[in-house]
Amino acid sequence: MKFKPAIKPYTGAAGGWGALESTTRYVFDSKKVLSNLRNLMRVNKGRGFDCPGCAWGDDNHSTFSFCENGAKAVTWEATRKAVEPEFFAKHSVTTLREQSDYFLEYQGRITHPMRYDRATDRYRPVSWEAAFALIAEHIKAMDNPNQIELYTSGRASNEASYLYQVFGRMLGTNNFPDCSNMCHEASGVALKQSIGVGKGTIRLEDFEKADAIFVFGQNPGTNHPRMLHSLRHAADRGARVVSFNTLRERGLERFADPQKPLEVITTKAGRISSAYYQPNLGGDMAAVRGMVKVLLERHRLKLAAGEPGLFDQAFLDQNCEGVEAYFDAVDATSWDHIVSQSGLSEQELREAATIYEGAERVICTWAMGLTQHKHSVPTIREVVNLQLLFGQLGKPGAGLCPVRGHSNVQGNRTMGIDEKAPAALMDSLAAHFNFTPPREKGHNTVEALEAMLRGEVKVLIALGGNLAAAAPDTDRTAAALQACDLSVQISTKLNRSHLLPGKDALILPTLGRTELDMQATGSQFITVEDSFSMVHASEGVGKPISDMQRSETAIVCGIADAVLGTRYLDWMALAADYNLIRNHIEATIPGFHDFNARCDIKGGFYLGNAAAELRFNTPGNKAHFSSAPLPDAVIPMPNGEKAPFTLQSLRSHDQYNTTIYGLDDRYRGVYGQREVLFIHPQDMAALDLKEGELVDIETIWHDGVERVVTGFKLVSYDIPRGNLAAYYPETNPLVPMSSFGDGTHTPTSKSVPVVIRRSEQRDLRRIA
Ligand SMILES: Nc1nc2c(c(=O)[nH]1)N[C@H]1C(S)=C(S)[C@@H](COP(=O)(O)OP(=O)(O)OC[C@H]3O[C@@H](n4cnc5c(=O)[nH]c(N)nc54)[C@H](O)[C@@H]3O)O[C@H]1N2
Ligand SMILES: Nc1nc2c(c(=O)[nH]1)N[C@H]1C(S)=C(S)[C@@H](COP(=O)(O)OP(=O)(O)OC[C@H]3O[C@@H](n4cnc5c(=O)[nH]c(N)nc54)[C@H](O)[C@@H]3O)O[C@H]1N2
Ligand SMILES: [Mo]
Repeated sequence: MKFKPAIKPYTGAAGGWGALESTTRYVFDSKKVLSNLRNLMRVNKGRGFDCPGCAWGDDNHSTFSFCENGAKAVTWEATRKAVEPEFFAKHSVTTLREQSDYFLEYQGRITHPMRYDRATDRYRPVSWEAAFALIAEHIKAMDNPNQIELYTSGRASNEASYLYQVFGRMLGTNNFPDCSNMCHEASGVALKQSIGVGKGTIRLEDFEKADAIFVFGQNPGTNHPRMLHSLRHAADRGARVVSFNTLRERGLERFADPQKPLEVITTKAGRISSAYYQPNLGGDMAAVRGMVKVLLERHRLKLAAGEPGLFDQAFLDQNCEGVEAYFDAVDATSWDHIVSQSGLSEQELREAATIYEGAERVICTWAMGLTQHKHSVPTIREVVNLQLLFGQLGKPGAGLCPVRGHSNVQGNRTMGIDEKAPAALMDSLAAHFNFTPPREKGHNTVEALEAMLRGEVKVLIALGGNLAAAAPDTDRTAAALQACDLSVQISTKLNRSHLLPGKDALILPTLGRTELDMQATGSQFITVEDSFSMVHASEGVGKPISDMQRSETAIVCGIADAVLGTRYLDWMALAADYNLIRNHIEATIPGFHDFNARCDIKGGFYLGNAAAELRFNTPGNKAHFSSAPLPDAVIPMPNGEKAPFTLQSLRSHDQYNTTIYGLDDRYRGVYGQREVLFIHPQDMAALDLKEGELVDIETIWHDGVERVVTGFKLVSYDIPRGNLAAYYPETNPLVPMSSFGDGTHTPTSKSVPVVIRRSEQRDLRRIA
């Protein structure tokens, strides 16, 4: 594809024509038009396959929920372009490293297992048996089981990830770094502390009953397009949708339903947000605190007038703990602090509080804008506090909704991909499989990379994902990956992680979610869990491009069998019949009774959520208010220094994490390029810079490491002054590995202290 760089503000609604046009472009570009379309029509229908796009739930009322970005994910996977052994013979790893992320994945699907040959700097084909034997050899050579890191990316099925963690624990390690550590970790930690369960409390239907929906730090128009349907329907029936987002995001403003042809071709698009607030990056805790300060004031006035207060006193008395300490914390927080940190005026926060107060049933949703900061846990707990005050839990149309990322990231955790080694899970694995699982905490993603840098890791296995581009501090991450004795990447497509091999390295080509998974006992299906704790079956339909590819489940079994043999389990029997895996899941993971039988339920089955029924699995069995003070600064710097700018790294419309589908970001008006920096026009003027000029961005982090990216084009944008935005993964070199969330270790990808200056590099940047 050719790309012509341009900046053109987008004036349409989200969805609508633009989405249709863009989807067909991807469908037709992937050279497999008919079966692509057929695939597309089957997503989320009948058994079919679960959309590999995002973790939003399925709406069982409409037959086919159209989503542009889900369509991209499907067609991207279903491409007929192949990366065959000849490709690797032609290109050395060093030359491939010069290529963009877009180029790498665009080459197509990997067809053969490949092993890195250091002498020729090329990958060469290897048999599956030799690959498994090599892995076994390296693992058996380890001095202790914690010299392995087992990374997981959130597309892996329940079946594959369950066996993967059982395998790791049988080896003796809890080193399970995963993409969640860089993503919604803070949601799990915060919700667990506050309400005893680390998952959202609502179900998809609740959106039909809410009177107000508060959307914090999330861009559903791009990342969860099907959520726009829920928001739009809610707005249409009069519910208030209130957005808190540092940027003006088109999808939160207007949305044309592609299933309503009239809206697509006319300008009848529906409005989504009835109020839109643009806090500073990291300013949401202050914003919510401000809202509560207003509400507390009104509550007290009512009480003083002898009326019932504003808050749900019965709910608080019955279910909660710590509300008085929280009120003290609110009283101790000054308006100055709230206004300067949030960047919102007292007036705006009073208005937001009024909308909140006027709604009987409220849902709060959030994503990376809340989770990727240093103080993400207290921020999310502040949102929970607000909801608890009004008893917005345990009733229809109300609750808490962290909107997950990868399509099965929530299921991965349920299946035991968790470095924290939950005691109950360890007990049940021990009893069921008759072995002694390790109990000490293992490594999360940042800890795993640090261990690699210290030379402590012999083997890295990655069940999907692309650590090289997803992790912070790109150079240090590259060094970390290369420090392993053996790195094994289980992948669908070529990516940067393959080009930073350990001393030895394997690429194992795997089937995708959309493809037929034929095993010894016949065609297999897998299961996944969405953001609403619904578990459903997913069965691929597409014919695999190569008969050398294996399913993730079969690969995990192949590795485990080569390393452990049949000492604990007959792995190859499990690979032949996934029903047997589900029997083990049923026996060891709560909520999965009659698992195989319930896989036939159309639309899946609900795992349940104790907090949604007002049962709190916390000390004292109550919901706990957090009374954390507002942090002095969103990014604490030595000597109280304040960086001139705070940068967030986010997604464009044409990407799926490190997978770059194309170089457009339609709703933000950016075309044919990715190295852009969104900035307030007055900030540009103050620095004597102009739109279109190139700048270098440098992190201020005082640890002796230089972190700079160069040649980013300035784009004037509706964003509060002092805040900047640019795309991930291009800006990952700026995120320090040592800057992470308290209690989460999640890199602070949404608050990086930076300076910018006119670029010395005047030439035009390369375009893929
Ligand atoms: N098409 C597509 N779908 C995806 C993905 C994808 O890459 N492409 N990725 C998947 C994954 S893994 C995830 S985790 C989700 C990510 O979904 P999102 O969280 O929506 O992803 P980001 O692009 O990181 O967007 C962050 C949004 O929060 C805003 N924001 C950033 N910082 C702050 C802040 O401090 N306060 C407030 N109020 N707003 C802030 C940004 O302006 C932006 O709108 O999407 C999933 N779905
Ligand atoms: N600066 C910055 N960094 C971030 C973020 C940010 O907002 N800013 N977001 C973070 C977030 S939220 C996340 S979730 C992580 C994502 O981190 P990862 O999950 O590690 O990255 P992905 O880009 O989703 O992985 C893409 C690769 O997965 C492989 N793949 C695709 N489908 C399949 C499949 O079905 N099976 C297997 N085995 N492999 C498959 C392909 O080879 C593809 O190249 O990145 C994090 N990093
Ligand atoms: Mo994510």
